[in-house]
Amino acid sequence: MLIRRPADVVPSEITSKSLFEQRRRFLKLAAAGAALSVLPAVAPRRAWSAEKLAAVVPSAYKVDEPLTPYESVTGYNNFYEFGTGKGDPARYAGSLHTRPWTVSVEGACEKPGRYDVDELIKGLAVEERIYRLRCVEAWSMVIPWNGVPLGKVLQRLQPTAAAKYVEFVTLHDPQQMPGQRIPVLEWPYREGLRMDEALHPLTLLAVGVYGEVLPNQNGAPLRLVVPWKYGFKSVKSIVAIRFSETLPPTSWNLAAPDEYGFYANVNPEVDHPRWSQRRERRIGEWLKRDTLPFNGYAEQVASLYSGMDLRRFF
Ligand SMILES: Nc1nc2c(c(=O)[nH]1)N[C@H]1C(S)=C(S)[C@@H](COP(=O)(O)O)O[C@H]1N2
Ligand SMILES: [Mo]
Repeated sequence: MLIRRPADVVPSEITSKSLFEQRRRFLKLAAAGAALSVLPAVAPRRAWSAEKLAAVVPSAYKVDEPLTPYESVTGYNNFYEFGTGKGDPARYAGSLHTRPWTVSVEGACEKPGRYDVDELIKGLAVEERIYRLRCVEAWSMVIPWNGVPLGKVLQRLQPTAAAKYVEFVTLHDPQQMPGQRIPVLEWPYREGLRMDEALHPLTLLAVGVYGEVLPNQNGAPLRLVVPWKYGFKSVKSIVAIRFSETLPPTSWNLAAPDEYGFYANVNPEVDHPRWSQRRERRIGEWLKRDTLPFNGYAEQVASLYSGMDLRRFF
Protein backbone atom coordinates (compact mmCIF):
# COMPACT_ATOMS: atom_id res chain seq x y z
CA MET A 1 0.00 0.00 0.00
CA LEU A 2 1.09 3.55 -0.51
CA ILE A 3 1.31 5.40 2.75
CA ARG A 4 1.28 9.16 2.47
CA ARG A 5 4.07 10.91 4.32
CA PRO A 6 2.90 13.42 6.94
CA ALA A 7 4.59 16.18 4.91
CA ASP A 8 2.11 15.57 2.08
CA VAL A 9 -0.83 16.34 4.30
CA VAL A 10 -2.37 19.74 3.67
CA PRO A 11 -2.74 22.10 6.67
CA SER A 12 -6.53 21.95 6.67
CA GLU A 13 -6.27 18.33 7.71
CA ILE A 14 -4.01 19.06 10.65
CA THR A 15 -6.69 18.55 13.23
CA SER A 16 -8.18 15.43 11.74
CA LYS A 17 -7.96 11.99 13.25
CA SER A 18 -6.97 10.70 9.85
CA LEU A 19 -3.72 12.69 9.99
CA PHE A 20 -2.94 11.12 13.30
CA GLU A 21 -3.65 7.68 11.87
CA GLN A 22 -1.53 8.38 8.81
CA ARG A 23 1.40 9.64 10.84
CA ARG A 24 1.16 6.59 13.06
CA ARG A 25 1.17 4.31 10.02
CA PHE A 26 4.07 6.18 8.47
CA LEU A 27 6.14 5.84 11.62
CA LYS A 28 5.36 2.14 11.76
CA LEU A 29 6.44 1.74 8.14
CA ALA A 30 9.64 3.69 8.69
CA ALA A 31 10.38 1.51 11.71
CA ALA A 32 9.64 -1.59 9.65
CA GLY A 33 12.17 -0.57 7.00
CA ALA A 34 14.84 0.27 9.55
CA ALA A 35 14.28 -2.87 11.58
CA LEU A 36 14.40 -5.24 8.64
CA SER A 37 17.63 -3.80 7.35
CA VAL A 38 19.44 -4.78 10.56
CA LEU A 39 17.88 -8.18 11.20
CA PRO A 40 20.68 -10.73 11.45
CA ALA A 41 18.34 -13.72 11.81
CA VAL A 42 17.13 -13.51 8.26
CA ALA A 43 20.14 -13.97 6.06
CA PRO A 44 19.00 -13.07 2.57
CA ARG A 45 18.90 -16.18 0.45
CA ARG A 46 17.12 -17.38 -2.63
CA ALA A 47 15.26 -20.21 -1.00
CA TRP A 48 12.27 -20.73 -3.19
CA SER A 49 11.65 -24.07 -4.68
CA ALA A 50 11.61 -24.56 -8.41
CA GLU A 51 9.89 -27.88 -7.82
CA LYS A 52 7.49 -28.77 -10.61
CA LEU A 53 3.90 -29.55 -9.65
CA ALA A 54 3.09 -33.20 -10.26
CA ALA A 55 0.07 -32.68 -12.49
CA VAL A 56 -1.56 -29.51 -13.71
CA VAL A 57 -4.67 -29.59 -15.86
CA PRO A 58 -5.60 -26.75 -18.19
CA SER A 59 -8.78 -24.80 -17.49
CA ALA A 60 -11.16 -22.59 -19.42
CA TYR A 61 -10.33 -19.75 -17.04
CA LYS A 62 -7.69 -17.71 -18.75
CA VAL A 63 -7.19 -14.22 -20.08
CA ASP A 64 -5.62 -13.87 -23.47
CA GLU A 65 -2.94 -11.35 -22.52
CA PRO A 66 0.85 -11.68 -22.31
CA LEU A 67 2.01 -13.28 -19.06
CA THR A 68 3.95 -11.15 -16.61
CA PRO A 69 7.50 -12.58 -16.54
CA TYR A 70 8.29 -15.10 -13.81
CA GLU A 71 10.95 -12.78 -12.39
CA SER A 72 8.38 -10.06 -11.77
CA VAL A 73 5.73 -12.43 -10.43
CA THR A 74 8.21 -13.79 -7.90
CA GLY A 75 10.35 -10.69 -7.40
CA TYR A 76 7.86 -7.81 -7.08
CA ASN A 77 5.48 -8.67 -4.25
CA ASN A 78 3.44 -7.35 -1.40
CA PHE A 79 3.83 -9.57 1.66
CA TYR A 80 4.27 -7.25 4.63
CA GLU A 81 5.18 -10.15 6.92
CA PHE A 82 8.57 -9.94 5.19
CA GLY A 83 8.87 -6.17 4.85
CA THR A 84 7.09 -3.36 3.08
CA GLY A 85 9.41 -3.09 0.06
CA LYS A 86 8.41 -4.89 -3.14
CA GLY A 87 11.73 -6.77 -3.17
CA ASP A 88 11.63 -7.73 0.52
CA PRO A 89 9.45 -10.86 0.19
CA ALA A 90 11.76 -12.49 -2.38
CA ARG A 91 14.75 -11.52 -0.23
CA TYR A 92 13.48 -12.62 3.18
CA ALA A 93 10.73 -15.22 2.73
CA GLY A 94 13.26 -18.06 2.75
CA SER A 95 12.82 -18.17 6.54
CA LEU A 96 9.26 -19.52 6.16
CA HIS A 97 8.84 -23.30 6.57
CA THR A 98 5.94 -24.49 4.46
CA ARG A 99 5.97 -28.25 5.26
CA PRO A 100 4.51 -29.72 7.34
CA TRP A 101 1.69 -27.15 7.28
CA THR A 102 -1.60 -27.39 9.11
CA VAL A 103 -4.79 -25.53 8.30
CA SER A 104 -7.30 -25.17 11.11
CA VAL A 105 -10.92 -25.31 9.98
CA GLU A 106 -13.28 -23.62 12.43
CA GLY A 107 -16.76 -22.25 12.94
CA ALA A 108 -20.04 -23.03 11.23
CA CYS A 109 -19.29 -26.30 9.43
CA GLU A 110 -19.75 -30.07 9.89
CA LYS A 111 -16.07 -30.91 9.45
CA PRO A 112 -14.01 -28.64 11.67
CA GLY A 113 -10.53 -29.76 12.62
CA ARG A 114 -6.86 -29.52 11.83
CA TYR A 115 -5.98 -30.57 8.30
CA ASP A 116 -2.63 -31.11 6.71
CA VAL A 117 -2.48 -28.79 3.69
CA ASP A 118 -2.03 -31.71 1.29
CA GLU A 119 -4.94 -33.55 2.89
CA LEU A 120 -7.20 -30.51 2.50
CA ILE A 121 -6.91 -30.47 -1.30
CA LYS A 122 -6.26 -34.18 -1.86
CA GLY A 123 -7.93 -35.63 -4.94
CA LEU A 124 -8.80 -32.24 -6.44
CA ALA A 125 -7.30 -31.47 -9.85
CA VAL A 126 -4.77 -28.65 -9.73
CA GLU A 127 -5.70 -26.34 -12.59
CA GLU A 128 -3.89 -23.62 -14.45
CA ARG A 129 -5.80 -20.33 -14.26
CA ILE A 130 -4.42 -17.33 -16.09
CA TYR A 131 -5.76 -14.38 -14.11
CA ARG A 132 -5.13 -10.69 -13.85
CA LEU A 133 -4.07 -9.53 -10.39
CA ARG A 134 -4.82 -5.84 -9.80
CA CYS A 135 -3.19 -4.31 -6.75
CA VAL A 136 -5.02 -1.47 -5.04
CA GLU A 137 -1.81 0.52 -5.65
CA ALA A 138 -2.68 0.66 -9.39
CA TRP A 139 -0.27 -1.89 -10.80
CA SER A 140 -1.27 -5.20 -12.30
CA MET A 141 0.07 -8.50 -13.56
CA VAL A 142 -1.14 -11.49 -15.59
CA ILE A 143 -0.26 -14.63 -13.68
CA PRO A 144 -0.59 -18.35 -14.50
CA TRP A 145 -1.73 -19.58 -11.09
CA ASN A 146 -2.07 -23.25 -10.22
CA GLY A 147 -4.69 -24.23 -7.74
CA VAL A 148 -8.03 -25.74 -6.87
CA PRO A 149 -11.39 -23.99 -6.77
CA LEU A 150 -11.95 -22.77 -3.22
CA GLY A 151 -15.63 -23.77 -3.48
CA LYS A 152 -14.70 -27.45 -3.86
CA VAL A 153 -12.61 -27.34 -0.70
CA LEU A 154 -15.30 -25.50 1.26
CA GLN A 155 -17.98 -27.98 0.15
CA ARG A 156 -15.90 -30.82 1.63
CA LEU A 157 -15.95 -29.01 4.95
CA GLN A 158 -19.75 -28.85 4.80
CA PRO A 159 -20.63 -25.34 5.90
CA THR A 160 -23.89 -25.12 7.85
CA ALA A 161 -26.76 -22.74 7.17
CA ALA A 162 -25.23 -20.31 9.67
CA ALA A 163 -22.13 -19.84 7.48
CA LYS A 164 -22.61 -16.48 5.78
CA TYR A 165 -18.92 -15.53 5.50
CA VAL A 166 -15.53 -17.23 5.42
CA GLU A 167 -12.50 -15.81 7.15
CA PHE A 168 -8.88 -16.65 6.21
CA VAL A 169 -5.93 -16.11 8.51
CA THR A 170 -2.21 -15.99 7.69
CA LEU A 171 0.43 -17.64 9.87
CA HIS A 172 1.47 -15.57 12.90
CA ASP A 173 5.09 -16.34 13.74
CA PRO A 174 7.53 -13.43 14.03
CA GLN A 175 10.43 -15.90 14.05
CA GLN A 176 9.61 -17.02 10.53
CA MET A 177 8.01 -13.75 9.47
CA PRO A 178 10.29 -10.99 10.72
CA GLY A 179 8.03 -8.22 9.43
CA GLN A 180 5.57 -9.20 12.17
CA ARG A 181 8.00 -7.83 14.78
CA ILE A 182 6.79 -4.38 13.74
CA PRO A 183 3.10 -3.49 14.07
CA VAL A 184 2.60 -2.22 10.52
CA LEU A 185 -0.70 -4.11 10.54
CA GLU A 186 -2.51 -5.95 13.32
CA TRP A 187 -1.04 -9.44 12.91
CA PRO A 188 -1.96 -11.99 11.82
CA TYR A 189 -3.08 -10.77 8.41
CA ARG A 190 -6.70 -11.74 7.89
CA GLU A 191 -9.18 -11.51 5.06
CA GLY A 192 -12.72 -12.62 4.37
CA LEU A 193 -15.30 -13.27 1.70
CA ARG A 194 -19.05 -13.50 1.63
CA MET A 195 -20.11 -17.13 1.15
CA ASP A 196 -21.32 -16.65 -2.44
CA GLU A 197 -18.01 -14.98 -3.34
CA ALA A 198 -16.08 -17.81 -1.74
CA LEU A 199 -18.10 -20.44 -3.64
CA HIS A 200 -17.82 -18.64 -6.98
CA PRO A 201 -15.96 -20.81 -9.52
CA LEU A 202 -13.39 -18.04 -10.20
CA THR A 203 -12.17 -18.05 -6.59
CA LEU A 204 -9.00 -20.10 -6.39
CA LEU A 205 -6.89 -21.63 -3.64
CA ALA A 206 -3.46 -21.48 -5.23
CA VAL A 207 -0.66 -23.94 -4.48
CA GLY A 208 1.57 -23.02 -7.40
CA VAL A 209 2.47 -20.58 -10.11
CA TYR A 210 4.02 -21.13 -13.55
CA GLY A 211 3.59 -24.89 -13.05
CA GLU A 212 5.81 -24.90 -9.97
CA VAL A 213 5.18 -25.08 -6.24
CA LEU A 214 4.45 -21.55 -4.93
CA PRO A 215 7.57 -19.67 -3.93
CA ASN A 216 7.29 -18.50 -0.32
CA GLN A 217 7.03 -14.85 -1.35
CA ASN A 218 3.86 -15.65 -3.31
CA GLY A 219 2.12 -17.12 -0.27
CA ALA A 220 3.24 -20.73 0.05
CA PRO A 221 1.95 -23.25 0.68
CA LEU A 222 -1.64 -22.05 0.21
CA ARG A 223 -3.06 -18.67 -0.74
CA LEU A 224 -6.27 -17.22 -2.02
CA VAL A 225 -6.66 -15.67 -5.48
CA VAL A 226 -9.80 -13.60 -6.06
CA PRO A 227 -9.22 -12.08 -9.48
CA TRP A 228 -12.05 -9.50 -9.50
CA LYS A 229 -10.94 -7.91 -6.23
CA TYR A 230 -7.94 -5.81 -5.28
CA GLY A 231 -4.89 -7.94 -4.50
CA PHE A 232 -5.03 -7.42 -0.74
CA LYS A 233 -8.04 -9.78 -0.58
CA SER A 234 -5.81 -12.60 -1.88
CA VAL A 235 -4.41 -13.57 1.51
CA LYS A 236 -1.20 -15.60 1.62
CA SER A 237 0.15 -18.52 3.68
CA ILE A 238 -3.21 -19.49 5.16
CA VAL A 239 -3.34 -21.37 8.48
CA ALA A 240 -7.02 -20.96 9.34
CA ILE A 241 -10.35 -21.05 7.52
CA ARG A 242 -13.25 -19.96 9.70
CA PHE A 243 -16.94 -20.03 8.76
CA SER A 244 -18.92 -17.29 10.43
CA GLU A 245 -22.37 -15.81 10.60
CA THR A 246 -21.12 -12.23 10.76
CA LEU A 247 -18.84 -10.18 8.54
CA PRO A 248 -15.27 -10.91 9.66
CA PRO A 249 -12.76 -8.15 10.48
CA THR A 250 -10.10 -7.79 7.76
CA SER A 251 -6.57 -6.39 8.08
CA TRP A 252 -6.54 -3.46 5.69
CA ASN A 253 -10.07 -2.49 6.59
CA LEU A 254 -9.05 -2.39 10.27
CA ALA A 255 -5.96 -0.33 9.44
CA ALA A 256 -7.77 2.27 7.31
CA PRO A 257 -11.52 1.70 6.99
CA ASP A 258 -12.10 4.74 4.78
CA GLU A 259 -9.45 3.55 2.31
CA TYR A 260 -9.90 -0.22 2.09
CA GLY A 261 -13.37 -1.71 2.14
CA PHE A 262 -14.47 -5.26 2.88
CA TYR A 263 -15.65 -5.89 -0.69
CA ALA A 264 -12.67 -4.30 -2.50
CA ASN A 265 -14.06 -5.12 -5.94
CA VAL A 266 -11.85 -3.57 -8.62
CA ASN A 267 -13.80 -0.49 -9.66
CA PRO A 268 -12.44 2.30 -11.87
CA GLU A 269 -15.42 4.47 -10.83
CA VAL A 270 -14.55 4.55 -7.16
CA ASP A 271 -11.29 6.33 -6.39
CA HIS A 272 -9.11 5.54 -3.43
CA PRO A 273 -9.22 8.66 -1.21
CA ARG A 274 -5.59 9.41 -2.17
CA TRP A 275 -5.43 8.31 -5.83
CA SER A 276 -7.52 7.46 -8.87
CA GLN A 277 -8.34 3.84 -9.67
CA ARG A 278 -9.18 4.60 -13.33
CA ARG A 279 -5.90 3.39 -14.76
CA GLU A 280 -3.19 0.92 -13.89
CA ARG A 281 0.35 0.05 -14.86
CA ARG A 282 0.79 -3.50 -16.06
CA ILE A 283 4.17 -4.51 -14.66
CA GLY A 284 6.65 -4.51 -17.56
CA GLU A 285 4.71 -1.96 -19.62
CA TRP A 286 5.25 1.79 -19.83
CA LEU A 287 1.89 3.16 -20.86
CA LYS A 288 -0.90 2.89 -18.36
CA ARG A 289 -4.04 1.03 -19.34
CA ASP A 290 -7.66 1.47 -18.31
CA THR A 291 -8.75 -0.47 -15.27
CA LEU A 292 -11.80 -2.59 -16.02
CA PRO A 293 -14.88 -2.96 -13.78
CA PHE A 294 -14.42 -6.06 -11.65
CA ASN A 295 -10.95 -6.29 -13.22
CA GLY A 296 -12.51 -7.57 -16.46
CA TYR A 297 -14.60 -10.29 -14.80
CA ALA A 298 -17.88 -8.32 -14.67
CA GLU A 299 -19.74 -10.81 -16.84
CA GLN A 300 -19.05 -13.57 -14.33
CA VAL A 301 -19.41 -11.72 -11.02
CA ALA A 302 -21.37 -8.46 -11.36
CA SER A 303 -24.62 -10.29 -10.53
CA LEU A 304 -23.28 -11.09 -7.05
CA TYR A 305 -23.66 -7.41 -6.24
CA SER A 306 -26.93 -6.52 -7.94
CA GLY A 307 -28.84 -3.99 -5.90
CA MET A 308 -25.76 -3.00 -3.86
CA ASP A 309 -24.45 0.55 -3.92
CA LEU A 310 -20.81 -0.12 -4.83
CA ARG A 311 -19.75 3.37 -3.71
CA ARG A 312 -20.96 2.58 -0.24
CA PHE A 313 -19.86 -1.06 -0.22
CA PHE A 314 -16.41 -0.41 -1.75
N1 LIG B 1 -0.56 -12.37 4.42
C1 LIG B 1 -0.52 -11.44 3.45
N2 LIG B 1 -1.20 -11.64 2.32
C2 LIG B 1 -1.16 -10.72 1.33
C3 LIG B 1 -0.42 -9.51 1.48
C4 LIG B 1 0.30 -9.33 2.70
O1 LIG B 1 0.97 -8.31 2.93
N3 LIG B 1 0.24 -10.32 3.65
N4 LIG B 1 -0.43 -8.56 0.48
C5 LIG B 1 -1.59 -8.57 -0.45
C6 LIG B 1 -1.44 -7.67 -1.56
S1 LIG B 1 -1.60 -6.01 -1.23
C7 LIG B 1 -1.27 -8.11 -2.86
S2 LIG B 1 -1.28 -7.03 -4.16
C8 LIG B 1 -1.08 -9.56 -3.14
C9 LIG B 1 0.17 -9.77 -3.97
O2 LIG B 1 0.30 -11.14 -4.33
P1 LIG B 1 1.59 -11.63 -5.15
O3 LIG B 1 2.80 -11.14 -4.41
O4 LIG B 1 1.52 -13.11 -5.20
O5 LIG B 1 1.50 -11.01 -6.51
O6 LIG B 1 -0.96 -10.33 -1.96
C10 LIG B 1 -1.90 -9.99 -0.94
N5 LIG B 1 -1.84 -10.95 0.15
MO1 LIG C 1 -2.05 -4.97 -3.28
